[in-house]
Amino acid sequence: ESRSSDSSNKFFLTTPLYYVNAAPHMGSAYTTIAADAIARYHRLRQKQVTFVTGTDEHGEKIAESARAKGVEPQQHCDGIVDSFKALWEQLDIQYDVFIRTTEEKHQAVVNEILQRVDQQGDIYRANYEGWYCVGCEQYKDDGEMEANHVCPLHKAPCVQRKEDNFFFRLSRYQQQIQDLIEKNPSFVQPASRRNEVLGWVRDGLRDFSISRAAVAWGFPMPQDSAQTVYVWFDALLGYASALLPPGEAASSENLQKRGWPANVHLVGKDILRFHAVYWPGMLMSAGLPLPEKIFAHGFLTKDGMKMGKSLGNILEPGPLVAAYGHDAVRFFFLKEVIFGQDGDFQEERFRNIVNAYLANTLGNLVNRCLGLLKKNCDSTFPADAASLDASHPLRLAAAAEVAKVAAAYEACALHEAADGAMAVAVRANKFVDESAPWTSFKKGSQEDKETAAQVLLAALEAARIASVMLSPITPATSGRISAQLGFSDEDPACNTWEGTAWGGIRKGQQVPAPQPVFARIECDFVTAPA
Ligand code: MET
Repeated sequence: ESRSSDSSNKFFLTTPLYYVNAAPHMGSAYTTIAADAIARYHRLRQKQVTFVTGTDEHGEKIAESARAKGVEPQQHCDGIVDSFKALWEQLDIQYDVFIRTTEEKHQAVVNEILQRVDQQGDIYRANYEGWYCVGCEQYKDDGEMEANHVCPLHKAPCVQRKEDNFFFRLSRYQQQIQDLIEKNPSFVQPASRRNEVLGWVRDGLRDFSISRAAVAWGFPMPQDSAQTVYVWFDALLGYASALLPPGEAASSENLQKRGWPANVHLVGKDILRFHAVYWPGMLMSAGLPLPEKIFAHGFLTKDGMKMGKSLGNILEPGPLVAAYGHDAVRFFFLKEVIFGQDGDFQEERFRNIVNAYLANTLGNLVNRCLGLLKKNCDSTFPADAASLDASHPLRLAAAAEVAKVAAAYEACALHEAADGAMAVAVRANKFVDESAPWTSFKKGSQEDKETAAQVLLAALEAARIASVMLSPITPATSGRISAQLGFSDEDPACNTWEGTAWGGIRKGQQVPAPQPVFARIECDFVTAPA
Protein backbone atom coordinates (compact mmCIF):
# COMPACT_ATOMS: atom_id res chain seq x y z
CA GLU A 1 0.00 0.00 0.00
CA SER A 2 1.32 3.41 -0.88
CA ARG A 3 1.67 6.12 1.69
CA SER A 4 1.43 9.82 1.07
CA SER A 5 4.60 11.84 1.02
CA ASP A 6 5.29 15.18 2.64
CA SER A 7 6.24 16.75 -0.65
CA SER A 8 2.70 16.71 -1.97
CA ASN A 9 0.80 19.94 -1.97
CA LYS A 10 -2.43 18.53 -0.62
CA PHE A 11 -3.52 18.21 2.96
CA PHE A 12 -6.53 16.11 3.88
CA LEU A 13 -7.66 15.95 7.47
CA THR A 14 -10.74 14.72 9.24
CA THR A 15 -12.55 14.97 12.52
CA PRO A 16 -14.56 11.94 13.59
CA LEU A 17 -18.04 11.83 12.11
CA TYR A 18 -19.90 12.56 15.29
CA TYR A 19 -22.76 10.51 16.61
CA VAL A 20 -26.02 12.41 16.53
CA ASN A 21 -27.58 10.81 19.57
CA ALA A 22 -27.42 14.22 21.27
CA ALA A 23 -26.44 17.83 20.56
CA PRO A 24 -22.68 18.43 20.25
CA HIS A 25 -20.73 18.44 23.50
CA MET A 26 -17.50 20.18 24.43
CA GLY A 27 -15.42 17.14 23.52
CA SER A 28 -16.61 17.26 19.90
CA ALA A 29 -16.13 21.01 19.85
CA TYR A 30 -12.58 20.55 21.12
CA THR A 31 -11.67 18.06 18.39
CA THR A 32 -13.20 20.28 15.75
CA ILE A 33 -11.46 23.44 16.98
CA ALA A 34 -8.14 21.60 16.87
CA ALA A 35 -8.83 20.28 13.38
CA ASP A 36 -9.79 23.76 12.21
CA ALA A 37 -6.54 25.23 13.55
CA ILE A 38 -4.51 22.54 11.77
CA ALA A 39 -6.46 23.10 8.55
CA ARG A 40 -5.97 26.85 8.74
CA TYR A 41 -2.25 26.42 9.32
CA HIS A 42 -1.94 24.30 6.17
CA ARG A 43 -3.98 26.83 4.22
CA LEU A 44 -1.49 29.49 5.36
CA ARG A 45 1.16 27.21 3.88
CA GLN A 46 -0.85 27.33 0.67
CA LYS A 47 -1.63 23.66 0.65
CA GLN A 48 -4.76 22.39 -1.03
CA VAL A 49 -6.63 21.60 2.14
CA THR A 50 -9.61 19.31 2.43
CA PHE A 51 -11.02 19.45 5.91
CA VAL A 52 -13.80 16.90 6.41
CA THR A 53 -16.19 16.75 9.31
CA GLY A 54 -19.68 15.34 9.57
CA THR A 55 -22.08 13.07 11.36
CA ASP A 56 -22.49 9.38 12.02
CA GLU A 57 -26.22 8.80 11.97
CA HIS A 58 -26.90 5.07 12.02
CA GLY A 59 -26.98 2.40 14.68
CA GLU A 60 -28.72 1.37 17.80
CA LYS A 61 -27.71 4.32 19.96
CA ILE A 62 -29.22 6.86 17.53
CA ALA A 63 -32.34 4.79 16.96
CA GLU A 64 -32.82 4.73 20.73
CA SER A 65 -32.46 8.51 21.04
CA ALA A 66 -35.06 9.02 18.31
CA ARG A 67 -37.41 6.53 19.93
CA ALA A 68 -37.05 8.31 23.28
CA LYS A 69 -38.07 11.56 21.61
CA GLY A 70 -40.90 9.85 19.75
CA VAL A 71 -39.69 10.90 16.30
CA GLU A 72 -38.46 9.06 13.22
CA PRO A 73 -34.69 8.49 13.23
CA GLN A 74 -34.15 10.58 10.11
CA GLN A 75 -36.07 13.50 11.55
CA HIS A 76 -34.11 13.20 14.77
CA CYS A 77 -30.82 13.21 12.84
CA ASP A 78 -31.78 16.24 10.77
CA GLY A 79 -32.44 18.25 13.91
CA ILE A 80 -29.16 17.32 15.59
CA VAL A 81 -27.19 17.91 12.40
CA ASP A 82 -28.52 21.48 12.39
CA SER A 83 -27.21 21.99 15.90
CA PHE A 84 -23.77 20.70 14.88
CA LYS A 85 -23.64 23.02 11.90
CA ALA A 86 -24.78 25.96 14.03
CA LEU A 87 -22.07 25.31 16.60
CA TRP A 88 -19.38 25.04 13.93
CA GLU A 89 -20.50 28.38 12.57
CA GLN A 90 -20.42 29.90 16.04
CA LEU A 91 -16.85 28.61 16.46
CA ASP A 92 -15.79 29.86 13.00
CA ILE A 93 -14.94 26.35 11.81
CA GLN A 94 -13.98 26.45 8.12
CA TYR A 95 -14.67 22.89 7.05
CA ASP A 96 -14.66 22.01 3.37
CA VAL A 97 -17.02 19.03 3.48
CA PHE A 98 -19.73 18.04 5.92
CA ILE A 99 -20.58 14.40 5.26
CA ARG A 100 -23.66 12.72 6.71
CA THR A 101 -23.68 8.95 6.77
CA THR A 102 -27.36 8.96 5.78
CA GLU A 103 -26.47 10.45 2.40
CA GLU A 104 -27.32 8.35 -0.62
CA LYS A 105 -23.87 8.67 -2.16
CA HIS A 106 -22.42 7.24 1.04
CA GLN A 107 -24.57 4.15 0.80
CA ALA A 108 -23.19 3.51 -2.68
CA VAL A 109 -19.64 3.71 -1.32
CA VAL A 110 -20.42 1.36 1.56
CA ASN A 111 -21.94 -1.19 -0.83
CA GLU A 112 -19.04 -0.93 -3.21
CA ILE A 113 -16.46 -1.48 -0.48
CA LEU A 114 -18.42 -4.33 1.09
CA GLN A 115 -18.46 -6.01 -2.27
CA ARG A 116 -14.75 -5.54 -2.80
CA VAL A 117 -13.93 -6.82 0.67
CA ASP A 118 -16.22 -9.79 0.06
CA GLN A 119 -14.43 -10.56 -3.21
CA GLN A 120 -11.19 -10.70 -1.26
CA GLY A 121 -12.73 -13.46 0.80
CA ASP A 122 -12.74 -11.26 3.88
CA ILE A 123 -16.41 -11.58 4.79
CA TYR A 124 -17.96 -14.69 6.27
CA ARG A 125 -21.04 -15.60 8.25
CA ALA A 126 -20.90 -16.93 11.81
CA ASN A 127 -22.65 -16.96 15.11
CA TYR A 128 -21.49 -14.54 17.67
CA GLU A 129 -22.12 -14.38 21.34
CA GLY A 130 -20.75 -11.63 23.50
CA TRP A 131 -21.27 -8.55 25.63
CA TYR A 132 -22.28 -5.41 23.77
CA CYS A 133 -22.02 -1.80 24.90
CA VAL A 134 -24.59 0.29 23.04
CA GLY A 135 -22.82 3.51 24.10
CA CYS A 136 -19.59 2.33 22.44
CA GLU A 137 -21.45 0.39 19.72
CA GLN A 138 -18.92 -2.36 20.34
CA TYR A 139 -18.62 -5.92 21.65
CA LYS A 140 -16.35 -6.02 24.70
CA ASP A 141 -13.92 -8.72 25.75
CA ASP A 142 -13.82 -9.82 29.37
CA GLY A 143 -10.69 -7.76 29.99
CA GLU A 144 -12.40 -4.65 28.69
CA MET A 145 -15.23 -4.59 31.22
CA GLU A 146 -15.46 -3.86 34.91
CA ALA A 147 -17.23 -6.18 37.37
CA ASN A 148 -20.76 -7.23 36.35
CA HIS A 149 -19.96 -6.51 32.70
CA VAL A 150 -19.97 -2.74 33.22
CA CYS A 151 -18.45 -0.65 30.41
CA PRO A 152 -15.65 1.47 31.93
CA LEU A 153 -16.43 4.40 29.61
CA HIS A 154 -20.19 4.50 29.92
CA LYS A 155 -20.47 3.10 33.44
CA ALA A 156 -23.45 1.10 32.25
CA PRO A 157 -23.82 -2.68 32.01
CA CYS A 158 -23.16 -4.28 28.64
CA VAL A 159 -25.90 -6.51 27.28
CA GLN A 160 -25.45 -10.11 26.27
CA ARG A 161 -26.07 -10.67 22.57
CA LYS A 162 -26.17 -13.73 20.42
CA GLU A 163 -26.39 -13.11 16.71
CA ASP A 164 -25.88 -14.69 13.34
CA ASN A 165 -23.65 -12.00 11.77
CA PHE A 166 -21.30 -11.24 8.94
CA PHE A 167 -17.69 -10.99 10.02
CA PHE A 168 -14.71 -9.11 8.68
CA ARG A 169 -11.53 -11.17 8.59
CA LEU A 170 -9.35 -8.71 10.48
CA SER A 171 -7.10 -11.52 11.73
CA ARG A 172 -5.82 -11.99 8.20
CA TYR A 173 -4.20 -8.54 8.38
CA GLN A 174 -2.55 -9.12 11.75
CA GLN A 175 1.02 -9.04 10.45
CA GLN A 176 0.47 -6.13 8.07
CA ILE A 177 -1.15 -4.01 10.75
CA GLN A 178 1.56 -4.85 13.24
CA ASP A 179 4.25 -3.95 10.70
CA LEU A 180 2.48 -0.73 9.87
CA ILE A 181 2.50 0.42 13.47
CA GLU A 182 5.90 -0.93 14.38
CA LYS A 183 7.67 0.48 11.33
CA ASN A 184 5.98 3.87 11.30
CA PRO A 185 6.48 5.51 14.69
CA SER A 186 4.39 8.49 13.61
CA PHE A 187 1.40 6.49 12.37
CA VAL A 188 -0.27 6.66 15.77
CA GLN A 189 0.38 9.70 17.92
CA PRO A 190 1.10 10.68 20.62
CA ALA A 191 3.63 8.01 21.60
CA SER A 192 1.70 6.91 24.69
CA ARG A 193 -1.28 6.06 22.49
CA ARG A 194 0.91 4.27 20.01
CA ASN A 195 2.11 1.96 22.75
CA GLU A 196 -1.46 1.23 23.70
CA VAL A 197 -2.29 0.31 20.10
CA LEU A 198 0.81 -1.83 19.80
CA GLY A 199 -0.33 -3.69 22.88
CA TRP A 200 -3.71 -4.47 21.35
CA VAL A 201 -2.19 -5.56 18.09
CA ARG A 202 0.47 -7.77 19.65
CA ASP A 203 -2.21 -9.41 21.76
CA GLY A 204 -3.67 -10.72 18.53
CA LEU A 205 -6.42 -9.34 16.32
CA ARG A 206 -9.76 -11.06 16.12
CA ASP A 207 -12.30 -10.84 13.33
CA PHE A 208 -15.14 -8.47 14.09
CA SER A 209 -18.80 -8.53 13.30
CA ILE A 210 -19.82 -6.03 10.62
CA SER A 211 -23.57 -6.56 10.55
CA ARG A 212 -26.44 -6.41 12.98
CA ALA A 213 -29.55 -8.56 12.85
CA ALA A 214 -31.40 -6.67 15.56
CA VAL A 215 -30.81 -3.07 14.46
CA ALA A 216 -33.16 -1.71 11.81
CA TRP A 217 -31.65 1.79 11.56
CA GLY A 218 -28.77 1.32 9.14
CA PHE A 219 -27.97 0.39 5.56
CA PRO A 220 -29.11 -3.11 4.62
CA MET A 221 -26.24 -5.57 4.13
CA PRO A 222 -26.01 -6.24 0.38
CA GLN A 223 -25.28 -9.89 1.25
CA ASP A 224 -28.50 -10.24 3.29
CA SER A 225 -30.95 -7.40 3.56
CA ALA A 226 -32.33 -8.80 6.81
CA GLN A 227 -29.22 -7.41 8.47
CA THR A 228 -27.87 -3.88 8.63
CA VAL A 229 -24.29 -2.74 8.25
CA TYR A 230 -22.48 -2.31 11.58
CA VAL A 231 -22.34 1.40 12.35
CA TRP A 232 -18.53 1.56 12.56
CA PHE A 233 -17.93 -0.20 9.25
CA ASP A 234 -20.40 2.26 7.76
CA ALA A 235 -19.08 5.41 9.44
CA LEU A 236 -15.35 5.00 8.75
CA LEU A 237 -16.11 4.81 5.05
CA GLY A 238 -17.68 8.25 5.36
CA TYR A 239 -14.16 9.64 5.07
CA ALA A 240 -14.11 8.30 1.52
CA SER A 241 -17.67 9.28 0.60
CA ALA A 242 -16.90 12.82 1.73
CA LEU A 243 -14.43 13.22 -1.13
CA LEU A 244 -16.53 11.68 -3.89
CA PRO A 245 -19.30 13.26 -5.90
CA PRO A 246 -22.45 11.13 -6.25
CA GLY A 247 -21.99 8.28 -8.69
CA GLU A 248 -18.17 8.26 -8.61
CA ALA A 249 -16.64 4.89 -7.76
CA ALA A 250 -14.48 4.64 -4.63
CA SER A 251 -11.39 3.50 -6.51
CA SER A 252 -7.88 4.37 -5.35
CA GLU A 253 -7.43 6.48 -8.41
CA ASN A 254 -10.59 8.54 -7.92
CA LEU A 255 -9.94 9.01 -4.26
CA GLN A 256 -6.30 9.97 -4.72
CA LYS A 257 -7.30 12.60 -7.26
CA ARG A 258 -9.34 14.17 -4.50
CA GLY A 259 -6.74 14.19 -1.77
CA TRP A 260 -6.81 10.64 -0.40
CA PRO A 261 -5.37 9.35 1.89
CA ALA A 262 -5.83 11.43 5.01
CA ASN A 263 -2.74 13.19 6.29
CA VAL A 264 -4.33 13.19 9.73
CA HIS A 265 -7.39 11.55 11.19
CA LEU A 266 -7.97 13.47 14.41
CA VAL A 267 -9.80 11.41 17.02
CA GLY A 268 -10.49 11.20 20.72
CA LYS A 269 -8.60 8.47 22.54
CA ASP A 270 -11.83 6.51 23.10
CA ILE A 271 -12.16 5.70 19.39
CA LEU A 272 -8.53 4.98 18.68
CA ARG A 273 -8.92 1.23 18.21
CA PHE A 274 -11.38 1.73 15.37
CA HIS A 275 -9.10 4.15 13.57
CA ALA A 276 -5.70 2.63 14.25
CA VAL A 277 -6.60 -1.06 13.93
CA TYR A 278 -9.96 -1.75 12.24
CA TRP A 279 -9.67 1.02 9.68
CA PRO A 280 -6.24 0.04 8.31
CA GLY A 281 -7.50 -3.54 8.09
CA MET A 282 -10.55 -2.44 6.12
CA LEU A 283 -8.43 -0.34 3.77
CA MET A 284 -5.91 -3.14 3.21
CA SER A 285 -8.72 -5.46 2.26
CA ALA A 286 -10.35 -2.88 -0.02
CA GLY A 287 -7.00 -2.05 -1.63
CA LEU A 288 -7.05 1.62 -0.68
CA PRO A 289 -4.08 3.71 0.50
CA LEU A 290 -3.66 4.04 4.24
CA PRO A 291 -3.71 7.30 6.18
CA GLU A 292 -0.46 8.91 7.17
CA LYS A 293 -1.31 9.58 10.78
CA ILE A 294 -3.93 8.98 13.45
CA PHE A 295 -3.69 11.58 16.20
CA ALA A 296 -5.63 10.89 19.40
CA HIS A 297 -6.29 13.70 21.84
CA GLY A 298 -7.28 13.38 25.48
CA PHE A 299 -10.44 13.97 27.49
CA LEU A 300 -11.63 17.20 29.05
CA THR A 301 -12.67 17.53 32.65
CA LYS A 302 -14.42 20.42 34.38
CA ASP A 303 -13.08 21.69 37.69
CA GLY A 304 -10.95 18.59 37.89
CA MET A 305 -13.90 16.21 37.55
CA LYS A 306 -15.16 13.99 34.79
CA MET A 307 -18.23 15.61 33.22
CA GLY A 308 -21.51 13.78 33.35
CA LYS A 309 -25.25 14.16 33.35
CA SER A 310 -25.58 12.64 36.79
CA LEU A 311 -22.96 15.02 38.18
CA GLY A 312 -24.76 17.93 36.52
CA ASN A 313 -21.43 19.47 35.55
CA ILE A 314 -21.53 19.33 31.77
CA LEU A 315 -19.74 22.17 30.02
CA GLU A 316 -22.00 23.32 27.20
CA PRO A 317 -20.00 24.74 24.28
CA GLY A 318 -22.79 26.99 22.93
CA PRO A 319 -23.25 29.25 25.98
CA LEU A 320 -19.49 29.40 26.52
CA VAL A 321 -18.88 30.71 23.01
CA ALA A 322 -21.86 33.03 23.20
CA ALA A 323 -20.46 34.64 26.35
CA TYR A 324 -16.76 34.77 25.52
CA GLY A 325 -16.50 34.61 21.75
CA HIS A 326 -14.90 31.90 19.67
CA ASP A 327 -11.33 33.15 19.84
CA ALA A 328 -11.26 33.01 23.64
CA VAL A 329 -12.59 29.45 23.67
CA ARG A 330 -10.35 28.26 20.86
CA PHE A 331 -7.29 29.89 22.40
CA PHE A 332 -7.84 28.53 25.88
CA PHE A 333 -8.30 24.90 24.86
CA LEU A 334 -5.54 24.87 22.28
CA LYS A 335 -2.98 26.75 24.33
CA GLU A 336 -3.65 25.36 27.77
CA VAL A 337 -4.25 21.69 27.02
CA ILE A 338 -1.15 19.81 25.94
CA PHE A 339 -2.52 18.37 22.73
CA GLY A 340 -2.76 14.62 23.16
CA GLN A 341 -3.17 14.77 26.95
CA ASP A 342 -6.22 15.26 29.13
CA GLY A 343 -7.14 18.84 30.02
CA ASP A 344 -9.27 20.72 32.50
CA PHE A 345 -11.64 23.65 32.23
CA GLN A 346 -12.13 25.89 35.20
CA GLU A 347 -13.90 29.11 34.36
CA GLU A 348 -11.88 31.51 36.47
CA ARG A 349 -8.63 30.11 35.17
CA PHE A 350 -10.00 30.26 31.64
CA ARG A 351 -10.78 33.95 32.05
CA ASN A 352 -7.38 34.70 33.58
CA ILE A 353 -5.53 32.95 30.78
CA VAL A 354 -7.49 34.68 28.05
CA ASN A 355 -7.13 38.08 29.66
CA ALA A 356 -3.43 37.59 30.36
CA TYR A 357 -2.49 36.56 26.83
CA LEU A 358 -5.02 37.93 24.38
CA ALA A 359 -6.01 41.16 26.14
CA ASN A 360 -2.81 42.03 28.03
CA THR A 361 0.13 40.52 26.19
CA LEU A 362 -0.94 40.68 22.57
CA GLY A 363 -3.77 43.21 22.66
CA ASN A 364 -1.91 45.73 24.78
CA LEU A 365 1.26 45.44 22.76
CA VAL A 366 -0.63 46.42 19.64
CA ASN A 367 -2.73 49.10 21.25
CA ARG A 368 -0.07 50.94 23.16
CA CYS A 369 2.32 50.98 20.20
CA LEU A 370 -0.39 52.15 17.84
CA GLY A 371 -1.37 54.87 20.31
CA LEU A 372 2.20 56.14 20.34
CA LEU A 373 2.46 55.86 16.56
CA LYS A 374 -0.64 57.97 16.20
CA LYS A 375 0.51 60.60 18.64
CA ASN A 376 4.10 60.87 17.50
CA CYS A 377 4.34 59.62 13.93
CA ASP A 378 1.06 60.74 12.41
CA SER A 379 -0.17 57.11 12.29
CA THR A 380 2.42 56.35 9.65
CA PHE A 381 5.27 53.86 9.75
CA PRO A 382 8.59 55.66 9.41
CA ALA A 383 10.51 52.92 7.54
CA ASP A 384 10.36 49.40 6.13
CA ALA A 385 10.54 46.79 8.88
CA ALA A 386 13.04 45.09 6.57
CA SER A 387 15.41 48.04 7.03
CA LEU A 388 15.96 47.17 10.70
CA ASP A 389 19.25 45.53 11.51
CA ALA A 390 19.43 41.79 10.90
CA SER A 391 20.62 41.41 14.47
CA HIS A 392 17.74 43.37 15.98
CA PRO A 393 16.68 41.41 19.07
CA LEU A 394 13.04 41.20 17.98
CA ARG A 395 14.01 40.12 14.53
CA LEU A 396 16.12 37.32 15.95
CA ALA A 397 13.44 36.34 18.44
CA ALA A 398 10.74 36.25 15.78
CA ALA A 399 12.81 34.14 13.39
CA ALA A 400 13.60 31.63 16.12
CA GLU A 401 9.98 31.28 17.17
CA VAL A 402 8.62 31.07 13.62
CA ALA A 403 10.74 28.00 12.99
CA LYS A 404 9.59 26.41 16.25
CA VAL A 405 5.95 27.25 15.68
CA ALA A 406 5.95 25.81 12.17
CA ALA A 407 7.43 22.57 13.48
CA ALA A 408 4.84 22.54 16.25
CA TYR A 409 1.91 22.93 13.85
CA GLU A 410 3.34 20.24 11.58
CA ALA A 411 3.47 17.89 14.57
CA CYS A 412 -0.05 18.83 15.78
CA ALA A 413 1.56 20.30 18.92
CA LEU A 414 -0.96 23.11 18.97
CA HIS A 415 -0.15 24.19 22.52
CA GLU A 416 3.48 24.71 21.51
CA ALA A 417 2.41 26.70 18.47
CA ALA A 418 0.36 29.02 20.69
CA ASP A 419 3.19 29.33 23.20
CA GLY A 420 5.71 30.21 20.50
CA ALA A 421 3.51 32.92 19.03
CA MET A 422 2.93 34.36 22.48
CA ALA A 423 6.64 34.29 23.27
CA VAL A 424 7.21 36.79 20.46
CA ALA A 425 4.60 39.15 21.88
CA VAL A 426 6.07 38.81 25.37
CA ARG A 427 9.53 39.61 24.02
CA ALA A 428 8.22 42.63 22.12
CA ASN A 429 6.51 44.02 25.23
CA LYS A 430 9.73 43.67 27.15
CA PHE A 431 11.62 45.46 24.40
CA VAL A 432 9.15 48.34 24.42
CA ASP A 433 9.32 48.60 28.21
CA GLU A 434 13.10 48.66 28.21
CA SER A 435 13.32 51.14 25.33
CA ALA A 436 10.66 53.47 26.81
CA PRO A 437 9.99 55.23 23.50
CA TRP A 438 7.49 57.58 25.19
CA THR A 439 10.38 59.26 27.04
CA SER A 440 12.35 59.88 23.86
CA PHE A 441 9.30 61.21 22.07
CA LYS A 442 8.67 63.64 24.91
CA LYS A 443 12.10 65.04 25.54
CA GLY A 444 14.64 63.40 23.25
CA SER A 445 16.72 64.81 20.42
CA GLN A 446 15.60 64.38 16.82
CA GLU A 447 17.78 61.29 16.65
CA ASP A 448 16.23 59.89 19.83
CA LYS A 449 12.80 60.39 18.29
CA GLU A 450 13.79 58.50 15.19
CA THR A 451 15.08 55.68 17.35
CA ALA A 452 11.82 55.70 19.31
CA ALA A 453 9.82 55.45 16.07
CA GLN A 454 11.94 52.44 15.12
CA VAL A 455 11.11 50.83 18.44
CA LEU A 456 7.43 51.07 17.53
CA LEU A 457 8.10 49.73 14.08
CA ALA A 458 10.00 46.73 15.44
CA ALA A 459 7.44 46.01 18.15
CA LEU A 460 4.50 46.20 15.76
CA GLU A 461 6.29 44.07 13.18
CA ALA A 462 6.84 41.48 15.91
CA ALA A 463 3.17 41.76 16.88
CA ARG A 464 2.21 41.21 13.24
CA ILE A 465 4.31 38.05 13.06
CA ALA A 466 2.90 36.76 16.36
CA SER A 467 -0.58 37.46 15.08
CA VAL A 468 -0.05 35.57 11.81
CA MET A 469 1.35 32.60 13.71
CA LEU A 470 -1.63 32.67 16.02
CA SER A 471 -4.22 33.17 13.26
CA PRO A 472 -5.07 29.44 12.91
CA ILE A 473 -6.08 29.54 16.58
CA THR A 474 -7.53 33.05 16.94
CA PRO A 475 -8.71 34.01 13.45
CA ALA A 476 -10.85 36.99 14.46
CA THR A 477 -8.29 38.60 16.74
CA SER A 478 -5.54 38.13 14.18
CA GLY A 479 -7.78 39.64 11.52
CA ARG A 480 -8.35 42.71 13.69
CA ILE A 481 -4.61 43.08 14.30
CA SER A 482 -3.88 42.99 10.56
CA ALA A 483 -6.52 45.65 9.94
CA GLN A 484 -5.23 47.78 12.80
CA LEU A 485 -1.75 47.62 11.33
CA GLY A 486 -3.10 48.92 8.04
CA PHE A 487 -3.14 45.71 5.98
CA SER A 488 -5.96 44.62 3.71
CA ASP A 489 -7.54 41.17 4.14
CA GLU A 490 -5.81 39.88 1.05
CA ASP A 491 -2.31 40.95 1.98
CA PRO A 492 0.07 37.96 1.93
CA ALA A 493 1.89 39.55 4.87
CA CYS A 494 -1.09 38.53 6.97
CA ASN A 495 -2.65 35.52 5.33
CA THR A 496 0.25 33.31 4.28
CA TRP A 497 2.96 31.60 6.26
CA GLU A 498 5.52 33.49 4.15
CA GLY A 499 4.12 36.51 5.91
CA THR A 500 5.85 35.36 9.10
CA ALA A 501 9.16 36.47 7.57
CA TRP A 502 10.41 39.78 8.94
CA GLY A 503 9.61 42.73 6.70
CA GLY A 504 5.84 42.93 6.22
CA ILE A 505 5.39 46.51 7.39
CA ARG A 506 6.37 49.08 4.77
CA LYS A 507 7.55 52.65 5.01
CA GLY A 508 4.67 55.10 4.70
CA GLN A 509 2.07 52.47 5.59
CA GLN A 510 -0.76 54.16 7.47
CA VAL A 511 -2.79 52.74 10.31
CA PRO A 512 -6.44 53.48 11.10
CA ALA A 513 -7.62 55.00 14.39
CA PRO A 514 -6.57 52.57 17.14
CA GLN A 515 -9.25 50.28 18.53
CA PRO A 516 -8.76 47.51 21.07
CA VAL A 517 -8.05 44.22 19.28
CA PHE A 518 -9.21 42.11 22.19
CA ALA A 519 -11.53 43.39 24.91
CA ARG A 520 -10.79 42.21 28.44
CA ILE A 521 -13.29 39.67 29.73
CA GLU A 522 -15.44 41.28 32.37
CA CYS A 523 -18.85 39.62 31.90
CA ASP A 524 -20.58 37.40 34.45
CA PHE A 525 -19.52 33.79 34.88
CA VAL A 526 -21.60 31.40 32.77
CA THR A 527 -20.92 27.96 34.23
CA ALA A 528 -22.00 26.65 37.60
CA PRO A 529 -19.10 26.46 40.05
CA ALA A 530 -17.92 23.00 41.08
N1 MET B 1 -19.45 8.34 15.61
C1 MET B 1 -18.17 8.14 16.22
C2 MET B 1 -18.09 8.99 17.47
O1 MET B 1 -18.71 10.03 17.54
C3 MET B 1 -17.04 8.51 15.30
C4 MET B 1 -17.07 7.85 13.98
S1 MET B 1 -15.72 8.35 13.02
C5 MET B 1 -15.84 7.51 11.57
O2 MET B 1 -17.38 8.63 18.39
